[in-house]
Amino acid sequence: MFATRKAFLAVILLVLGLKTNQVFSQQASEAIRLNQVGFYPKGPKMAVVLGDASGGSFQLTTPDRKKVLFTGKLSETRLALSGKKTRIADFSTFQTPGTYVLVVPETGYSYPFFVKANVHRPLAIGAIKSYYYQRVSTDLTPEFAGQWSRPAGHPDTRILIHPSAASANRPAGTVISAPRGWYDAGDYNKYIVNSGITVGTLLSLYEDFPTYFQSFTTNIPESSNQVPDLLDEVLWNLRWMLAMQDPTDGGVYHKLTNPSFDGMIMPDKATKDRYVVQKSITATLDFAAVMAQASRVFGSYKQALPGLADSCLTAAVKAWEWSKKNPALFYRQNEMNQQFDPDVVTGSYEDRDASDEWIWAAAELYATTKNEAYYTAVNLFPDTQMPLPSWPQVRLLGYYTLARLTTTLTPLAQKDFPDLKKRLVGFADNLIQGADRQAYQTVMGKSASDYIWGSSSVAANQGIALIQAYRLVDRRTPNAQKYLQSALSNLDYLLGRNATGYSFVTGFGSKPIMNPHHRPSVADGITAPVPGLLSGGPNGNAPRQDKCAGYTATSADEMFIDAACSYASNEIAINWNAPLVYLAAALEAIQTEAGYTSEKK
Ligand code: 9MR
Repeated sequence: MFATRKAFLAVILLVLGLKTNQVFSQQASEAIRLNQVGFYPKGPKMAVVLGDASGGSFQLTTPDRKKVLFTGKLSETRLALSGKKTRIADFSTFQTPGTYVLVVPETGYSYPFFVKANVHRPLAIGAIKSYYYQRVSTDLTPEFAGQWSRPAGHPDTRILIHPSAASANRPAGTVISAPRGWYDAGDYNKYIVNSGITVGTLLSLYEDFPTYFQSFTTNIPESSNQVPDLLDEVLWNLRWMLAMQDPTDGGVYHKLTNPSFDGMIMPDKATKDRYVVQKSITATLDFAAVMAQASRVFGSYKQALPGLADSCLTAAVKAWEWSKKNPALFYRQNEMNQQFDPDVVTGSYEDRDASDEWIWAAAELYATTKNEAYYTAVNLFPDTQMPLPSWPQVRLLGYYTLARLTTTLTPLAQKDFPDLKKRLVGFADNLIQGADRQAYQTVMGKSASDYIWGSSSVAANQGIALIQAYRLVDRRTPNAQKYLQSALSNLDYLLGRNATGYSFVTGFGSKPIMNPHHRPSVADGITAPVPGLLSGGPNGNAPRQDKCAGYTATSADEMFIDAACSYASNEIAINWNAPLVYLAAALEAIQTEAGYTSEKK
């Protein structure tokens, strides 16, 4: 009699005097934005409600919305970049562990979320595990990769010296072997500059929280050895990096790449010739920094990894010496292509200023060797600027190291420490300034210029800068708490408290991105993308850059689509995932001393 079940129900409801949307809206409201994973019991807890929410109140309920456990008042109305109105629901005082939803009577209800200790541990594990899925030259077996198991791609044992990279000992066409490493991003190439900041960030995480990583396992083939899994993962890429140095002169090839990007195919189907191209000053200095740091870190694992720490230091010093002789050898892809064949059109990671790479390399070499010649070779503090780390800007990585290790350094560096500390703390103060009044109440997005290609890494790197400040100040002061809360606000941003409503991490949250620009995720025929990957995130210029159809946003904070063609807003990359790993793992490591939970992990 009734055409559909829905029509039948509508009539019944009419009889009962109910509106259909009261029954049919069994879906969480897109207008409530929050960290879709959850919160620490005694940590800050916030949601953002879009629109007027004129009643001005909200509730926390059980997931079935039957039992109200907490009632609160929404903040005053704020304006997002788009002009949309938001109000903040702050329920930090609610501390009982459990699973809840947040209800705003006029708006709807949120996705369910946890309040519990160690709430971000699975994310920290997942985010580092994503590097296992990015491994080159090895089978991913079901034991470690589950449904994302796949055959090895790119043995990389027959790599050609590109004419741009030819030297007396290695003329063009010479074959070298440079296996392993991680795929850079959604593409299958391997770039030293980007590997540099990635490995530097992960090693810094280890140096900042060594104890935490003794019991942190990610189910990788090396999990049963004597080395923490985080370091085993780093080692997969480090061994590749070592093979990118010309043993004759110490210079480091800028990248190992196909001439052009592969199609959206699985790695084992991508079998084009690969080359190493010209050596560059930025790649070589980043390499020197990373190897010096690795030598320090792996120096504690001499028994398990004999010779490694020494080899890293030798490689770092050789790279430094090459750099002194070749300071002007920048990578210029277009110029290279005018001179040499085949043309190479993959990621260029071009950077016209190596002053920050010099600072980072000098700081790491000095911190490892204590040889003051490195400290004085470069003007480490050329000005008072504190640029947020990104692949072309690595100055702060050097500063973090000098601050972290200050007590082990010579008096020469120690005398600069008070100033350095002031700058790092001042940088954090600038980051938090005004964040409390933002539409999403996050540090991320205070400025529209935060929404660049890879903006998620801006959020995560701001979080690291705040944690660095937290580590430098007296932890009992209100400021220390403020730095941590603000770092957490940016993790909340990444997991859903943002203008797009997505969790930017695959596999985490109720509305995670599903279609990253990531070749294996597109080509493997599995609905769920490879987990633990961080999407680049909103990018004001994305429509112009990737020309993917479907952008409708008018403001930078919303300029994002969850589509595989959107490589300027929805690609993934190793240098974006690393600060996410840092942020999630550091907060986990700190949660007890921060008073966010009384449970120990
Ligand atoms: O992260 C890089 C971003 O800062 C640049 O604006 C962009 C365009 O040059 O390239 C990004 O890096 C890409 C690299 O060139 C190739 N692999 C994928 C990287 C992420 O999109």
